[in-house]
Amino acid sequence: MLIRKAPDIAPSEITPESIYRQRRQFMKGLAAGGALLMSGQASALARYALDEEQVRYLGPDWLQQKLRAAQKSSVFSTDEPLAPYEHVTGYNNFYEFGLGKDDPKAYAQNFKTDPWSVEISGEVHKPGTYQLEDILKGVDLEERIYRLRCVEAWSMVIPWVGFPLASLLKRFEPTGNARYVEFTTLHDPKQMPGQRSRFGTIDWPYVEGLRMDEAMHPLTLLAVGVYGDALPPQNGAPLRLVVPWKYGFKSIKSIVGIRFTEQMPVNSWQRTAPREYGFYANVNPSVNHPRWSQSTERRLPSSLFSPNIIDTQPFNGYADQVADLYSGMDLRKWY
Ligand SMILES: Nc1nc2c(c(=O)[nH]1)N[C@H]1C(S)=C(S)[C@@H](COP(=O)(O)O)O[C@H]1N2
Ligand SMILES: [Mo]
Repeated sequence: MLIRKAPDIAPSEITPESIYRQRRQFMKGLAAGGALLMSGQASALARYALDEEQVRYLGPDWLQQKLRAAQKSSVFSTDEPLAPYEHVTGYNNFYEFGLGKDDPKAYAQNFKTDPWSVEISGEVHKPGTYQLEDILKGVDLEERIYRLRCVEAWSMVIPWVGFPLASLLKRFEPTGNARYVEFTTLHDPKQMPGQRSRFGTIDWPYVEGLRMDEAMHPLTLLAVGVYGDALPPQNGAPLRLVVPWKYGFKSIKSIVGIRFTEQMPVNSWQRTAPREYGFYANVNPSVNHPRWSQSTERRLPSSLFSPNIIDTQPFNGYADQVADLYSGMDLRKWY
């Protein structure tokens, strides 16, 4: 077994248990002994090497095994350069843990993500509360490298590990009345300082939604990992949505509820500022945010001297795969 705590370290000395600080030496050894890592599975994901200062998030044993068996999806992956690990895991929007980009990493480290359950409800033949471990039984994980375009006009290229949302939704057998899917994030002010703040902008819990055909689209992913390991809490562990052709706020984190509905759900940002954020939130360079342009974006890493501003693509570059979903719709009206 490769990733093991040294037996002389009590679990209580490691907070939280799921985090492991990799030594550079260890990684070097790993690279040299690559065959060991693959344990006979030639096609498994190669592990990303991390710097000494970076923290690897391992998650529970059962998840580690699944992550190690993940395969890279070339069909669904971009070959653009990845955002550095410290950007993906250190520059986040997760208002439950604060409004600043470095708040989620600072305040989410003790967030408890195992055990975790998800309640399935609404227009569905198999409602119930399911343990995440059971949800993932029989599911093959894959790595998909997607662009993530935040509505704030920055973007990153991120190697997620997950599985298509469609495969999960089908297992619960939605009824003929199910036209939308609504997702809910955990509401737990004890663990989430942003939910205790009196200056809250959002009516907790955070809610998002998709039309059924969007939810069933093969690009729509449920992620449980990133950069080959488990999701860090700041990225929405243990289970988050990734909808790459929509603004980042649609990609709801730390999901505890999936509800099938007949009516279009009202998502958190739409409820908060309906003039600025709609239900669809498809990435669209020709419909500006009322307070800023959406025609370009800052591709991270970006700095004062090297801002790396690029043109924003319709549907974040996924138009050939998803534009059909919206044929005949006025995308200025349905922003
Ligand atoms: N529950 C919840 N989900 C959320 C958010 C949030 O504040 N709360 N922020 C969203 C926004 S605005 C973006 S851009 C992405 C950021 O995901 P990342 O931090 O993993 O890159 O998460 C989205 N999901
Ligand atoms: Mo965002």
